[in-house]
Amino acid sequence: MTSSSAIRELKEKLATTTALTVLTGAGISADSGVPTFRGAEGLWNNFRPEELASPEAFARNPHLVWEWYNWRRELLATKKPNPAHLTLVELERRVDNFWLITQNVDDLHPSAGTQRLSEIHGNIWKVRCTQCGQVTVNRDVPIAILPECSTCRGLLRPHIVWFGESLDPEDLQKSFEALRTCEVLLIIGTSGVVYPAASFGPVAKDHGAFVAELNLDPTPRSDLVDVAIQGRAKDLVPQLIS
Ligand code: BV8
Ligand code: ZN
Repeated sequence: MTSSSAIRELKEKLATTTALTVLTGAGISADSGVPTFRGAEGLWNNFRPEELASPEAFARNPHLVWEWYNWRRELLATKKPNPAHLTLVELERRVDNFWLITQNVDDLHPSAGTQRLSEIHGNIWKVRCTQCGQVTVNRDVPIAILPECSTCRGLLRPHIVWFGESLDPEDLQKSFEALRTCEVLLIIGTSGVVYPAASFGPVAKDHGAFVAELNLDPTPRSDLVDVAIQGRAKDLVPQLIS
């Protein structure tokens, strides 16, 4: 199927559906200048994820982990939503039952205006106290290393889900509800490597949703979805609404 006929088919579905769920990954933010994790210039290329994005790494060397997050915060502080993020805000306005599940911690969906959203891996501008558990927003760039809790002076960590850590049960519950009730699932800019997000496509497919993948390249899931369209999110997503 050519991408133009696939886009036409998907556009028709989106024009009539009353239940749309969207799953996004780092690829939707690539066009805002945010490096992806596993691409050519991927964030992970210089380090192994376990070295930095894990509770063990933070316990072993909180300074190194905060150096990395401080670098990402400085990078993200100047990044803006792109037409793909903004088109999803318009789709949320048009579709009664809309839910966006993002793996991204870059805050670009909230700043674009998306309301009905689960940030299942957390948000880079939120910090959590390792002592009292308080979660606050901290937009200091740079952030003082090592940051302390203003309530109990405990060590603050990024409020981000690391490898080996469980996702927030509320986020999971809401995500599975959105995956089980949607008529259409749009999967945009994710390599489909990280669990449990990697299992979300099959969950929606199992209950009969029309599943579309928009990605720069084919992924291991491309032959399992109804339409797989290759291209840049900033170019493809705006074409889905007339
Ligand atoms: C958990 C925080 C319970 C760090 C991240 C089976 C079941 C359950 C768990 C596991 C399992 N198998 C293994 C596990 C453990 C692990 C896991 O999945 N490991 C993987 C590596 C195999 N999962 C967990 O630990 C999760 N916890 O399940 O708890 C549990 C616990 C222990 C043991 C069992 C169960 C927690 C996962 C969360 C990890 N945290 N981030 C940080 O961000 O600082 S993951 C990290 O990868 C990011 O959050 C990122 O969002 C995520 C996924 O990456 P993508 O978004 O897909 O980005 P990527 O670069 O990979 O791909 C970009 C895509 O975009 C590419 O396809 C590219 O082609 C495309 N693209 C590029 N440019 C464009 C584009 N597309 C369109 N337009 C463009 N312009
Ligand atoms: Zn505290």
